[in-house]
Amino acid sequence: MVGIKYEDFLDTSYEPVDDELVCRFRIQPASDMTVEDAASRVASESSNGTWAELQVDGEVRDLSATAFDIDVEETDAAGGDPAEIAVAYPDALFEPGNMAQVLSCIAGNIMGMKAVDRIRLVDCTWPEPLATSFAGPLFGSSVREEFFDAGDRPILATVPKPKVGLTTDQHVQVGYDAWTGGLDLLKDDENLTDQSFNPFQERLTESFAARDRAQEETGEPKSYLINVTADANTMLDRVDDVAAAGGEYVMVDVITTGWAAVQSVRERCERHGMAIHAHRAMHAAFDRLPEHGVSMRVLAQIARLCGVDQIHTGTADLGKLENEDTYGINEWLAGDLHGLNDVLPTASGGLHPGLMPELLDRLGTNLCIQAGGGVHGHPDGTHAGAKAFRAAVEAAAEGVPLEERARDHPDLETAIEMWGTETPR
Ligand code: RUB
Ligand code: CA
Repeated sequence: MVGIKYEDFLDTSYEPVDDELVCRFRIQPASDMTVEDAASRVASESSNGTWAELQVDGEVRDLSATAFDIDVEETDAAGGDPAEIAVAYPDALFEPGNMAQVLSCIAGNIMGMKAVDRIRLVDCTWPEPLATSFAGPLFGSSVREEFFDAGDRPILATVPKPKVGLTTDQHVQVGYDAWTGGLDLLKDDENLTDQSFNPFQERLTESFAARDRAQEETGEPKSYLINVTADANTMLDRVDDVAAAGGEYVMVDVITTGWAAVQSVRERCERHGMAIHAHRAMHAAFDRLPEHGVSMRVLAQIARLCGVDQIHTGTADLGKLENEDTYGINEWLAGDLHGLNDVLPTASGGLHPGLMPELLDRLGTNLCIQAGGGVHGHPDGTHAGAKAFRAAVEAAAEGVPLEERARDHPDLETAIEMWGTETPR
C-alpha cells in the first residue's frame, strides 16, 4: 500500500529535471490555509492527487507534481499573503501533442479549488520533449517574406467596419479599396463567419477575385485572413475551401474555438501550405483580472505550440484595449523554443496612422499591424485611409517624421489632422 497525501507534493529544496514542465502560479491562499498548504494542494490536484489520502495497491508510477519554489509577498491585508509558487510536472504525466490534456492538468480543477481564493497561471517553461511533441507554426514570422515583399516594414491588415452587417458586395469593395490603397491583408472580424447577410462561400469566392484584380493593379502580393471559425469539422472543410480558392491563410478565433480544434486546423493547413492568423477574442475572460486565470503570456505560448503563425498580442498600451506585457510576450514569441518556429505578433485595437512612429518605436518592425476604424474612419473613405496607414508605417519604418511625409501624402495629412497622435478611448 502506498499513501499519497498533500504534503507529498511539496519539497522546497526540489530542483526540477530537464524534461519537467515548470509552471509558475500566483496564488492567494484561502484564509484558513498556509501558503505551503495551498501550494501542495495545487501541485496535487493538477497532477495525480486528490483530497483524501489514498491507499493504492501495488506500484503506481509516480506522476506527482512538486511545488518547490515559494515566494511570499508580505502584505498588510487580512488573511494569507499572496505568493508566487513554482510547480514541476513529470513528463510522463502528459500525453504528447495533446494540448487539451495538458491544460486539464495545469489549468484545470485548480482554477476553482477552495484552497485558493485566487490562482493565476503566470508563466511556463516548456521542456524539449513536450514542446517538440507539438507542431508549432508552419511559417511564423517568415510569412513576411514568404507571402509578401514587405522588406523591413511590418505587414498591414485591415478589418472592415462595421464589424458585421456589410453585405458580401460591400465587404469585398472595402477589401479591394484597402488592398489597392496599399494594405497587404484584408481581415475578417472575429464575429463574422457564415451569416445570412454575408455568407462564407460567396465572400470567399468574390474576395479572392477582387484580391487577384488588386494584385494585378498594384503589382504587389495581397492576401486575405478569412475567418473559418466554427465547429472543428466545418472548420476543416472551410480550410480546404480557402485552399481551393487560392488562399494563403485562414483566421481562427482560437480561444472561443478551443485549442484541440486549432491543432486540427494546423494539421489540415500543412497539407495546403497555409498559415493561421489567430484572433484572441475572449482572452480577457482568462487574463484580465491580474490575480486569477491564465496570463496572456501563457495563452500565447499555447498558441505557438499549437501552431498559429500570427497572434494578437496587443499594442503596448497605445490602442483602445487593455494590454498585458506586449513587450515580454512578443519577445517570448520570437525567442527559441526547442527549434519550433516563431510567431509574428499582431498589434491591433484602436490604431491609426498618427500612432505608427510610437508603435514601431515600442515594438519594432517584425509585426503585423491591423487597423479597422483607423482606416475606414478616414474622412475620404477606405482607399484614402489605407494610403494614409501605409504611408505612416513606411515613414515610421524609415525614421522619417510623419509631418514631413505628410507634405507629399495628402491622405496622411488628413488622417493626422483628424486623429493627431492620440490614443483613442
Ligand atoms: C480592431 C478590432 C480587433 C481588436 C482585437 O478594430 O476590433 O478585433 O483589435 O483586439 P479597430 P486585440 O482597429 O477599429 O480598433 O488585438 O487586442 O486582440
Ligand atoms: Ca474586432
